[in-house]
Amino acid sequence: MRSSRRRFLAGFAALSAVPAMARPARASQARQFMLEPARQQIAPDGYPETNLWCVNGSMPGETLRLIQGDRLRVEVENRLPQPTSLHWHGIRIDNAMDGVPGVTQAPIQPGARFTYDFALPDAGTYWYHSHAQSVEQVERGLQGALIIAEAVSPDIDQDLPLVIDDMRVTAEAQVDEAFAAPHDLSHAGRLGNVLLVNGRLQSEHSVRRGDRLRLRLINTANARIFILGLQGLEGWVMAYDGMPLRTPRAISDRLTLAPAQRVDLFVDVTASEGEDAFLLQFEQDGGYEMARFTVTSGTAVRRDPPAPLAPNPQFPIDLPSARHVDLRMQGGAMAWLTSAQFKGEELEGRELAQRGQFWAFNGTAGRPVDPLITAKLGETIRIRMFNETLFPHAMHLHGMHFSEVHSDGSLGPLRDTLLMRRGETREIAFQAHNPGDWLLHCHMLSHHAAGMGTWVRVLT
Ligand SMILES: [Cu+2]
Repeated sequence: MRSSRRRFLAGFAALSAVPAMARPARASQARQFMLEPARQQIAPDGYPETNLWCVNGSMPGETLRLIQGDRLRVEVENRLPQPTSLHWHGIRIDNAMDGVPGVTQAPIQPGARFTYDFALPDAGTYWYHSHAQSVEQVERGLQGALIIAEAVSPDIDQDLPLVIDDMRVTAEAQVDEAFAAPHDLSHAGRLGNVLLVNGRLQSEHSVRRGDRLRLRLINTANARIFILGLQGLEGWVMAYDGMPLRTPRAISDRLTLAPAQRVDLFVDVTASEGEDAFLLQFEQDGGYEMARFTVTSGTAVRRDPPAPLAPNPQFPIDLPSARHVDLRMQGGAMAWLTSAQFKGEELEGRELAQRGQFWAFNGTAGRPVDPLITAKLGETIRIRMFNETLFPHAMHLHGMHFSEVHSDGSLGPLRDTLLMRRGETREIAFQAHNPGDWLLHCHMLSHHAAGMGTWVRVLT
């Protein structure tokens, strides 16, 4: 397995170190978030700093660490030149706090403030990001990790959130401002030319042989699907999208992390003292270093399977009583829309393209006037999704987690974002336990901007 030094896809080569993360600590439940332009050294030394839009001066923004059952109150002040909002991804949140402009709140205008205040019912790995003009604002830096600790801490030695992102920058190391490039909108989305972990080109961590690490991987990229692997680390998948697996799953192969997805790993450091261990990212030509773990002397490797994480509150899915709805995912390059509804008008493909719309759900580009389905509180909903496009999509439901319904009728693990490969048909089910209007959209942000969004209404 080959691992090269962390690289700058555009050809940069120099490196910078990342400070070790602190152990989790009891967080205060009140935070002030200043959203404003800031500069950060993204490119190697010798290149200029990159102009970003940051939460409290850094990209990613402050890692929020709270404890399950806490309330979080965040006072946001917008000092950016655009209206904005923050979405608390994966939190089963009060609908009014979901951060979707035009659906759950008015956008936070430049110079204005908005206070988010909500309960944190679930432990796990979540994140926050702008949900306004997100194809631009998330790329410019409005994103951060939201870590909700279990009431009883699991037996681990280090807890390391790794925010994995890519960014497209110019030769001057500035964010490429072609956010609405038709090729990105209509193909695989905006892919970056720098790969970042916790906002830096290089991610280095000091560990001891035999340590058990909790790695919290969060894909905050606009559109990149990361294929990840480990070297010198062995362990288990503990949770997807914040939700614990009933039985930890031994990691035997590569891990796929679609945009917005998270995975919690418990891994034992099996590399020897003096060696390095790696989180690797695979491309067609081999594995590349994403994070490096320098190994010092330690103890024997444990290898004993960890106890599962305590389950979060359950909202059982009742398949026999479920109501069904179909979602046909349409359009994109090489399967071009011939026509679709857009803002109440039936438009031809060329007219849609002129409006930056290339994708549709059930014949409608952009958020339709009527929800995909209106659910009674507590009802189980099944959505069968047909990916009739020639691209993968990362389908995200706000406000509630779902399970995939497998062809044998069994339910997969709870998730909030599902990767749909080209041509696939897959079905999800969830209990409509959280009242309000919830988006269901592709989390490839260029795709969402170009038409891939609908919504679900849950009645009180
Ligand atoms: Cu998509």
